[in-house]
Amino acid sequence: DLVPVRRALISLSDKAGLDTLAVGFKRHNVEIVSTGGTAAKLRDLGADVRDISDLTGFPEMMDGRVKTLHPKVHGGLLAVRDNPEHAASMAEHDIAPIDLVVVNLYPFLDTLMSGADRDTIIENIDIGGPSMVRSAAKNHAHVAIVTDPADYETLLAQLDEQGGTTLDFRKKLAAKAYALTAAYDSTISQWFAFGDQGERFPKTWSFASRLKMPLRYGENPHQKAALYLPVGPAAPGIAQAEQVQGKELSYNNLNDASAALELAAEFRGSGPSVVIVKHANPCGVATRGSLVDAWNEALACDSVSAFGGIVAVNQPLDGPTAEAITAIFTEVVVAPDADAAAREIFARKKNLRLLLTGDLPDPARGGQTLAVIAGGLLVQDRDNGAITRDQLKCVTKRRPTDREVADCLFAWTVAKHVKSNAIVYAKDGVTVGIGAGQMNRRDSSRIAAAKAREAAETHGWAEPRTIGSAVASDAFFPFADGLLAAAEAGATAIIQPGGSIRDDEVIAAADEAGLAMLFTGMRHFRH
Ligand code: 93A
Repeated sequence: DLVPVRRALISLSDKAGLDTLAVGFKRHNVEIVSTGGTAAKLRDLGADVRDISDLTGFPEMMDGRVKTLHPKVHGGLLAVRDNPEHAASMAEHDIAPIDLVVVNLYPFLDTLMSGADRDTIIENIDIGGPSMVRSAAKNHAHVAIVTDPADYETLLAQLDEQGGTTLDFRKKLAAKAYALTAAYDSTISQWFAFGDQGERFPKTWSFASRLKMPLRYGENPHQKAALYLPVGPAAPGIAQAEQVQGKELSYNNLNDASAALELAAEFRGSGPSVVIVKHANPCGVATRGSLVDAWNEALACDSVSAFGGIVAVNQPLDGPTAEAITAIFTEVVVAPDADAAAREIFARKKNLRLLLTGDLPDPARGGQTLAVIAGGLLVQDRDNGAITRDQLKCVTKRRPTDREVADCLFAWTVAKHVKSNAIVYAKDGVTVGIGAGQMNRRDSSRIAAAKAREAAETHGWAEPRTIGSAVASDAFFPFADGLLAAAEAGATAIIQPGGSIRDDEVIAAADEAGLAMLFTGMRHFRH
């Protein structure tokens, strides 16, 4: 199983580590064959090199587009050494076996990210490199394919200690090699589809990704889990966050933290805001003059659910907020940053996971979201829909006051991030009752109002904070009953998409109850 290395083909765009290879190969009398730039560099380093054009009998041509694409290269890589017919072909055509390929590819992604022009991007699509990578990897029984400088050390150690590459190592290298070419082509195909042609839904969807880290476990402890990042440019989000402290993250932690961060990001331009999430639904959201006040108000919405919650804020954490958050059990805190005082306070809670994101993602950004269903992949545009004040349509006799409009918009923004059916009561920039994820809208309304009554009991308030509140519904009220329940709970203003065949009935009920109602014309289902 051991393959000695007599001839190596080296072709590198990123020439880091080439000196180590040159020294190691000299020690083992390896014949080095190289492409132009790599050969020149090796000669600078004082190594003996044979030019690829000497091996192929053809010059490198067409701006380097054709260098290694030749039967003398691919025959030397693909020939099954102990196959008599292959051996005969090698002899007949004077093809020498190549035992090792060290290659890394034209930097397509870096070129793309540098903002280069289209021609430069196209020129950086490597053809010869991936071909050699694939040939060598297919024939890993006889050839080693090294595509990652991190493997140079093991390679040289195997030559030093065993006099050749082991089959086990060559298999690992082959797996890595195909992962590289798959990701490489996937990046190119995504650029063609999205970047170059602006297509939304290309004929095939490829999403090359690389392992960021294994996770504590999946949705349940008996499920293993890991986090992957896209190989290409990634939209900003929780997956890029830096974990400053705390226990290993779990699948649910990240899923919840993502939901929390996306909602906190809606308040980018607003005052200090806090979002508390449980099971991917917000259970308290508040915007206040200070972050600690926002925390206290968000917590007051549903302090029972907030236990063990995931918290996201829209600005750097300070000491007083950290002190208040750590007063209850919190699983994860997500923030753009944290000052020294906050970090010190969090450090006392060893298990608490603190994730820092730098910037907040832009809620208006485009792109697609993916969901896996059994046997398939659902792809859709991100829900980046937003409604401005002047797009709202008042459908009732009574017009909402300025404060009611502000509360409607706040509740509407939160409702967008609550699983359907979503009902959100808000008052003075604070959620006061949230009903999430029910199979009918009336149940969500009832739950939201009941939460508000429970909060009043817990805090000893004279009345639930739904009195004089605004209420948002993520989709239209199909019947007047949900709306009447809101009126009963004390809401004075309603925001909803409208568009039900019974809108007239619903509007009449609102007028009857003296409510102000705004239609958005946009729905925010979230499943
Ligand atoms: O333009 S190519 O696709 N045509 C080729 O035949 C070829 N062979 C190797 N690019 C090709 N390469 C790539 O050249 C390698 O993948 C490597 O990234 C690069 C090294 O070129 P040089 O040694 O001239 O710097």
